[in-house]
Amino acid sequence: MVPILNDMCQAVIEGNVIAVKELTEKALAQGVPPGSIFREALIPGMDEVGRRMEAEEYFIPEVLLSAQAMKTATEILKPLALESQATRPLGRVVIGTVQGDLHDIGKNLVAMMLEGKGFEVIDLGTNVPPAQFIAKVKDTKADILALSALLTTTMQKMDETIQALQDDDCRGDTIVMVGGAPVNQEFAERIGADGFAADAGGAARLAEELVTRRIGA
Ligand code: B1M
Repeated sequence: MVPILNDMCQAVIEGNVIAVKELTEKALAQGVPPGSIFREALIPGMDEVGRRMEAEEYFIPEVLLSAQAMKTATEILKPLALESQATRPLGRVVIGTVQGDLHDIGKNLVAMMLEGKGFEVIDLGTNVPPAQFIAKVKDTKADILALSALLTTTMQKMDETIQALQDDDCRGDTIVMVGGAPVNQEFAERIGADGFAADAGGAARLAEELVTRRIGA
């Protein structure tokens, strides 16, 4: 691994926002691609934070600092990651983290990758009730509804959102994608989603595949 990425990973774990910002800028100046910064420094750093949280070595204040460090780096990297990708308009996506859930780091990465693929992305943020998703999908005539959940207790809201879409008679017009750490393919199939992806890159590829398939159908 490039040494600077190791330092950046450590700085995310320590929640050192200033160091993460400086190291991100330095890595870019050294020519490290934004994708490598995410894959080799930021995401492994957050994974370790998660492990420490589970082991009760870290509590909310430490985790929030790490999350802030990750957000600071993402803000620097986002325009560069987008610049290096195609911008063909592929479709419109409404994305958000489901009701009761405040986790947004992964959802933001997914939104960024979708934009990079050429989708127009409408991000409703976190803690989004089913009715708000449905209203936005209808209002914007979105092709895809992308739902993120990080808690086993909020996954069920994905099911409720799909049901609400069905009750409103717009299920047939909308592709639904789900993801987030506790979500898997089996759960996605059980709740009737059209697709599941395990990570942000996979989500962007899947979205492209699903809209292309629909256009071809
Ligand atoms: Co939370 N938290 N948290 N937390 N937190 C987890 C999720 C947890 C696994 C930690 C643990 O115990 N090990 C645990 C959940 C346990 C469970 O349900 N099984 C947990 C808990 C318990 C909680 C609280 C309940 C803690 C408490 O208050 N006692 C609380 C809940 C608050 C709420 O939401 N109502 C809470 C709070 C928080 C913070 C606010 C402190 C902070 C969030 C800050 C923020 O997001 N702005 C936080 C954090 C940071 C985490 C961990 C440490 C890191 C999450 C993260 O950002 N990962 C997390 C532990 C972990 O996941 N290792 C944890 C990095 C991110 C890049 O990955 O989000 O998985 P991820 O996204 C990936 C994929 O999942 C996927 O692509 C992304 C990029 O590759 N993906 C999709 C995500 N959405 C997708 C959508 C798609 C496709 C793919 O299609 C639409």
